[in-house]
Amino acid sequence: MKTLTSTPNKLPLVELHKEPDGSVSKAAFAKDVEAGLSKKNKTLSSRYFYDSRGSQLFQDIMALPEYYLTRSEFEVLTDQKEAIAAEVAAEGFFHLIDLGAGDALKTKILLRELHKQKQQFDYVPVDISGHAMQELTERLHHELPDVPVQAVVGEYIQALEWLQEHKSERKVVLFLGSNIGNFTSDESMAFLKIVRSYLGSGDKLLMGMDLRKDPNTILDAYDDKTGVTAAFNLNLLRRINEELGGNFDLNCFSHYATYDPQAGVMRSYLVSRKRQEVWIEAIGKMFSFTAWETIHTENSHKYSLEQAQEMGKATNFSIETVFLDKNQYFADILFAVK
Ligand code: AVI
Repeated sequence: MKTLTSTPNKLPLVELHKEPDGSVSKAAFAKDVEAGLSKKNKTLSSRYFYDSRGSQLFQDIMALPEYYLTRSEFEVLTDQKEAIAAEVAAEGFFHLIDLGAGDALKTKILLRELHKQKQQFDYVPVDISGHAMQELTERLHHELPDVPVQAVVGEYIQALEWLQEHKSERKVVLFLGSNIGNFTSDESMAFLKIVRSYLGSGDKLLMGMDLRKDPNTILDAYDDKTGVTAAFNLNLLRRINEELGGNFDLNCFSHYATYDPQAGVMRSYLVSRKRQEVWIEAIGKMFSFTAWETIHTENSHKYSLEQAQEMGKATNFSIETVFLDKNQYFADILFAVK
């Protein structure tokens, strides 16, 4: 399903998503929650973190002193924007497709530089939030009026499919911010293979990857002193209460984050602080928790550059350039189609 929306004073968006403003359907949410809480080792998916409160909390996380990821990627893009812009634009006109664009704060560094270099491109931000895409389109219209913008509201793969049909020129895909790290290893390989299948000769992918480093630095980033990450994690339970009629007592669960330095995986959990039962109206079921039972909520993978190279190889990309910050905490890697 796709519709073109154009309202007075607003710029057109391509809307591929069925639910209003990126919200997930209640039925799909309830089904996933039921499946996750019925497992022996309980799970809830991190994709449900991002309701409006969760998105605000993630903004707050990005401003935390402990959360080095955002600062490091900003540094990469700011300090190396000339080289990045020149490399992505090397072969003439292209569509710059920004998967999970949000407010495009980081991408704007690149957009300004591409514009300064008089490179030929149009900008296609993709996001599940129609509201975010409307706002971004309007802001860019004022801030960079010469850059053509065509925002797409939808899931990543849906958007790539649409682009395949509607945008025929060279494609440069951005997948910034270490979002790849939240997939399981299988999911990230499957995702890269799908992205690759929509790209052709000369196309590129610029992907943000958080690198392996001192395990304590990583642990601090996901267990900040002020408790913002804890609130972000617990917000999942608040969301279930609000949207599915749950009666989780948020004071009876706590945030626990642990880093496995051998696997390079940060794992986040919610821990039941006592034996308790929780009713969820939309599922029509009671879920029992023993004292100290956990719900796994998120994985954040950390990579070595060798791993990044292997991932590229296995999905038919080759690494063109690795852009690093001074601490070598974070990499924006430019993958080319082999
Ligand atoms: C969105 N994603 C890349 C963040 C991360 O670092 O895994 C989400 C996050 N979870 C806790 N803090 C931030």
